[in-house]
Amino acid sequence: GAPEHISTATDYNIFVIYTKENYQLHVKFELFAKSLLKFANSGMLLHLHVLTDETSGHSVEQILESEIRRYRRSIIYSLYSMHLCAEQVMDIVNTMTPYFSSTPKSYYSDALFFLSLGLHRIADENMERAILLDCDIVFRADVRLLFNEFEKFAPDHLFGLAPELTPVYRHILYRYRANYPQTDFGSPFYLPPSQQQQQQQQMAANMVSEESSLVLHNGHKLHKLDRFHGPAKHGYPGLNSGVVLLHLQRIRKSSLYHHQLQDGQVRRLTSKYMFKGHLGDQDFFTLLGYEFPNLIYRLDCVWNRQLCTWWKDHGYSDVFDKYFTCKGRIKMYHGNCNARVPE
Ligand code: UPG
Repeated sequence: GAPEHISTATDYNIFVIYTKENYQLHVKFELFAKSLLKFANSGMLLHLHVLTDETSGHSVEQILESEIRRYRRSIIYSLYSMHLCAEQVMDIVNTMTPYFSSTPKSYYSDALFFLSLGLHRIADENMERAILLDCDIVFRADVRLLFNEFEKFAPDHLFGLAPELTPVYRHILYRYRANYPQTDFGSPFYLPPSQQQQQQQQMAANMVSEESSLVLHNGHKLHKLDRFHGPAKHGYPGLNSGVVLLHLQRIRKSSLYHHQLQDGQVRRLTSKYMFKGHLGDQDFFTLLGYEFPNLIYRLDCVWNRQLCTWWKDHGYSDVFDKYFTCKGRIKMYHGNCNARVPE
């Protein structure tokens, strides 16, 4: 490639969106940059790609330069015009917005909430892998360790996401769960032992009924088949898009993925699950993960320890803690819905 590609080529490509700056967002990005550099010990060069606008971009440069001086680290960073990036994914945004956005019309600002779905168009065509992060992420470990997770991807895995740690999809799947009371979709990741046992018994019982459901091809039976595909010992609470690992090379080549981005497929999925979302890309990833579990690598929650407790005070206090549990040493906190990150 061109000489500039050689000098900036690195395996550690991180994307983050920082637009429409305000004081709160400024503080978040400062913490993001500070903790990123603090824990990025010497080693292979990091390349930070920031999607921003003209006014917010000034802060990005100022914050990064000052933290780079403070921690005496060298990283590469590039600023992208969010406006141009939004144009590159407009078709995806227009398809997704009616299903996964609380605003009925598609505005330019909606693009940022669906950008992950088209990042393979924005990133350099030679870039094989990247990680997209919300700017309310705070690091407690070297981010380069997260890139090791790509090595655990199975050949079909396109994306890697951690579970959603609130009952938001229990709420959204309310009707579906009422129709299919045995489903684990929208249930917490860590199921109580009794429910695990029940799940295993059902799997054994289902082996008998599989044959007839294949003959019948009736929606309900096919659904049952889907549900018992693997030996699951956990629930499927949904996925969180604050941390997204993207195997760009595979995404670009996946006809299955590109087919799922079409309106007909999105309509099919949302109606199958009686789903009306409001969280953008993560709603789509959640449904994609339900329907095609082979496409998404499940990242451990220690890499995206969300802190939002909004649902605890909005009707789900009884079950909230089951969803909010994350065992293990936290590597990255996610201060979503303006939650405070512990010192
Ligand atoms: N962002 C901007 N400017 C804005 C708004 C958002 O740059 O005006 C960027 C920023 O990187 C931010 C990200 O977009 O971190 C996501 O937006 P944010 O407002 O942080 O979303 P939240 O409502 O806090 O989080 C919800 C979910 C979270 C999910 C996110 C995106 O709780 O888990 O990752 O939505 O779907």
